[in-house]
Amino acid sequence: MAERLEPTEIAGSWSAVGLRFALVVSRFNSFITERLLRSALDALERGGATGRDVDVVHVPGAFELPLTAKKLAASGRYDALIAIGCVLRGETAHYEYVCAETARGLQLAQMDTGVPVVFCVLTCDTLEQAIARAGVKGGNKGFEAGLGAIEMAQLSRKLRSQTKPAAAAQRRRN
Ligand code: INI
Repeated sequence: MAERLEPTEIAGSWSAVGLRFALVVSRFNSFITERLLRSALDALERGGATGRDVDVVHVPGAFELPLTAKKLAASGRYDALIAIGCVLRGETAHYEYVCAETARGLQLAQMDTGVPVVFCVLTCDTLEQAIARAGVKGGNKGFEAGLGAIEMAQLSRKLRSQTKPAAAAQRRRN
């Protein structure tokens, strides 16, 4: 009988030591976003990141996150970014535009640059829902984002180093 196939797992680790991060934070709904920021920084610090390796940039609102994230990612100085915002549904369609364009812009920023951009933008109907996700009472999405940034930064480094030999082998075959 054929042996069970044992795949090679390529995974990111939880150590932030030696990695550089930038956090872009929206000032709109700062009561929420500053709490998300604190928890994200907590996760990075627990992973071993130091103050020298972490930069924080504030922008007016969620809509301004993508351009700033793209500029930071394109600088080549960071292993991963975290974009932090909080959009609350109002009476108008403004909410839909801000949510959709922020998500689309942040995805473009990471796809265009190859630098992971973790999406930590709360999109909620009410302030109570945002509070429940921002650690005022319990869980905090900022902490999850911090862990996600470490994992994606590590994974990206691994994929870079592991896919290089494959590219070289392909060139040799050609
Ligand atoms: N920006 C937010 O980050 N959250 C919101 O809830 C929000 N609302 O509701 O309007 C919001 N609007 C501002 C927007 O992000 C831009 O800063 C503004 O339109 C200027 O470009």
